This record gives sequence, C-alpha cells and structure tokens, in this order.
Amino acid sequence: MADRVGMWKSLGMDVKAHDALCSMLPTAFGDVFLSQRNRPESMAFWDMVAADIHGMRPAELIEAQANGQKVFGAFCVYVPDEVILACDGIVTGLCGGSQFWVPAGEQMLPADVCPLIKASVGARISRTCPFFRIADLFVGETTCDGKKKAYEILAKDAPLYVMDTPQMKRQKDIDKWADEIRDFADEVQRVTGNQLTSENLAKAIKVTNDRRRALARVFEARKSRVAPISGADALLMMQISFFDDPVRCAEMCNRLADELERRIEQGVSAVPAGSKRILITGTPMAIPNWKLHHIVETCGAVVACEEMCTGTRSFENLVDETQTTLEGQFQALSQRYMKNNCACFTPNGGRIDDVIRLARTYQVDGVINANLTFCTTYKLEAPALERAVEEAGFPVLSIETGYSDGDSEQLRTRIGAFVEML
Ligand code: BJ8
Repeated sequence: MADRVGMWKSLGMDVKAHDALCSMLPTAFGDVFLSQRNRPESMAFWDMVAADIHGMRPAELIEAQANGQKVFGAFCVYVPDEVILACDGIVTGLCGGSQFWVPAGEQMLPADVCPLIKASVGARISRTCPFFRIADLFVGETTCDGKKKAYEILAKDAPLYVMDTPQMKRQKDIDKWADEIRDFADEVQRVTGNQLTSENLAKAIKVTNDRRRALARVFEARKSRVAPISGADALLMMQISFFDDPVRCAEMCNRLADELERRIEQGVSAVPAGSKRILITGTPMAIPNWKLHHIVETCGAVVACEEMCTGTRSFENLVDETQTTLEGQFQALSQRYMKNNCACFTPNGGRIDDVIRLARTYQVDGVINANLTFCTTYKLEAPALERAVEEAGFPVLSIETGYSDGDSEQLRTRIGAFVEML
C-alpha cells in the first residue's frame, strides 16, 4: 500500500481526503458483492480490480505514460475509442459515480445539476481520483446542457477537448459526426505525436469490436432464465470495462462468458429460484454506483439487462471492419456511434424500440426506468417510454434518484411492492 500512497502523492492528490473515500469502499463493496451467494468464479478478476481500483490500473497508466503513451479521459460512449487506440493512446472512463465527490462538485456547480456531473467535477477539483489526475487530455462532448457547461468549468483546471455531438440523426448529422471524428483524429495525432493511418485504425476497430463481442457474449448468457450471473456482478464487469485495457477486457469477458455458458448447461443460478427478472433503462451508472442493483436484487428480483450506456449501448452495433480508407472508416465509425439512443437526441424513439426489444429477448417480468436526479432529457422522455413499454405488456416503475443513500429505504419499499406484484 505504501507505494500506492507515494503514487497518489506524486499525482498531486489530496491523500488525506482520499483515505476517507478509500475507507468507505470496502464496506460498500462487501455489502453489495461479497454478500452474494453462488457467484461465478471468474468474478475474482473484477473483485481484485475493484479492491485496488485507484491502484492497479492507475499504476499501469503511469507506466505507459513513462513509455511515451498518452491517456485520454472520456465522459460519454459517443467518444470513438478506436481513433485513440489507433494512435497508441489509452482511453479511460472519467464519469464520477460516488456521492463522496458531490459536495466538492457543488462548490463549483448549482445543487440542481445531476450527480454524475457534480461528482465528475468534484473528483477533479477535490484531487481525490487518480484517473482525473493522470489523463493527458479530457474529452468532453456537447450532449446535455449540464455537461456542456461543466466542461467550461473543468477546462479552467484540466486540458480539455470538446466534440460537438449532433442533436438529431439525419444523414447530414451522421456526416457531421464523421467530420467531427476527423477533427478529433487531428487532435489525437497532435497529442500522441503518432500518425493515424487506415491500417492502425483498422486494427483498433477490430480490437474495439472484439471487446464489444465479448461483452455481448456475457449479456447473451443473461438472457437465460437460469440467471447464471447477478445484475450487480454484470454491472461491475461493465463499469470496469470503461477503465480496462480493451484486449484484457475482451479476454476476461470471454472467460466469464465461457463459465456462464457452462452454468446455464448445468442449471447453476446466481439467484434464488423464482426471482423476478428486471430490465433497467435510463441514465448511466458510473462506478461505484451500485445502489439500484443492490436494492432490486435484495427484493427478490434479478437485474437481467441494462438498457443504458453502462449496459447494452456500450456494445451493441459493431463498426464495419471492411473499410480500407480513413474517409470510409470515419463514416463507418459515425454510423455505429450514431446508432446509440441517448435522450440528448431528438427524436429518440429508437430507445423505446430498444427497451421493448430487450425486454422481450431478456425475458423480463418488469422494467424499471431509472434516471438520475435533475437529468431533464431522460425525465422528459419517461412518460412516452412508460406508455409504450406498458402497451407492449411490461409493467414499468419509474424512479428518480441520486447517489446518496438517503432515499434507499423509500426505494426499497417501492421496488419491493413492484416486484411483489409482478
Ligand atoms: S450517450 S447518456 S454517456 S450523454 S445523466 S450527464 S445526460 S444530466 S450521462 Fe450520457 Fe453520453 Fe448520453 Fe450516454 Fe447529462 Fe443526464 Fe446527467 Fe447524463
């Protein structure tokens, strides 16, 4: 642990405040994960990463920087990892998922901003997250208003590049995003000092697609009514995929998928027989936000699927691997990323179609539409989503919640009653 402290100090972190964060995590992790029964053995890898979440991967990133590589921090699944990887850069997720960072964020932002934004700003400002100290370039995007304005504030303290995401999905918007990816590629080449070629981009597209295929295999296993893995474990795997090396991520996910397929064959479940199956849709759950999964899965249900950016949106749709020119590859990347159905786009009927399709294929009994507090775009499309999903035959419970545990008992009562009536 001593060398970790030295590393955090060298990153300019507030080690004392960071100790307070570290002291909370083992209890939270033990309560949510280690209390589960009959977990897949392969989860040992993600347990190990989570136990040293601010140590192991940051140390790898620092070593890579010493060898000349650059680290890019992203806040959104619209940022094309492929361009960064092609130039020998490394991508790491930067979204804050802990209530610990919210008060620091509130020193810079109004209280009625979503907790993900407040925690992300707070993690940087409070100097208590190594990933926010290590990144050579933060990559923002013009999705929701809160993020756009938060990036202006972050830019005063950290090197930041903002990608201009379209608001609609017409062909001209897809072309615009391809253009924006081209501009981003110029910036990535400038930062890394490496040239982007159609060859290295083709390799990066393949690596990123392989990671998507591996994540998809794990989710495929979750479609089985055997429920070979809990939703909490699947969420942990997903959250860590945003930080991990993509090749290792694919390898570990494929190993987990092998085990889950064996468990399905043998009828080995991670949850008690008769557990109701739930699909959660909504805003992302950044690590260590495990609140809702824990409540659902201690109320007699299992989360079978997440229609969110920390879920199906991160791996559905592959990038076309057959393009041989940079222009063709930028178009292919744009086409894939623009299939992501985020509420920041209008119209966003594709998300409703996705929820109904996933509710059917994952054989769920009910849907929970879970949005972070003060997230206007997701809140505004909730009534239409509820109506359509109910018409398709699935009961829906809508929830708005933040990171604090203050409403946990109230949520437990509502979710318990919902599960009871399924
Ligand atoms: S593609 S969901 S990762 S923007 S919850 S910060 S929308 S106020 S996170 Fe997102 Fe990209 Fe969309 Fe996905 Fe704003 Fe809402 Fe907060 Fe949000």
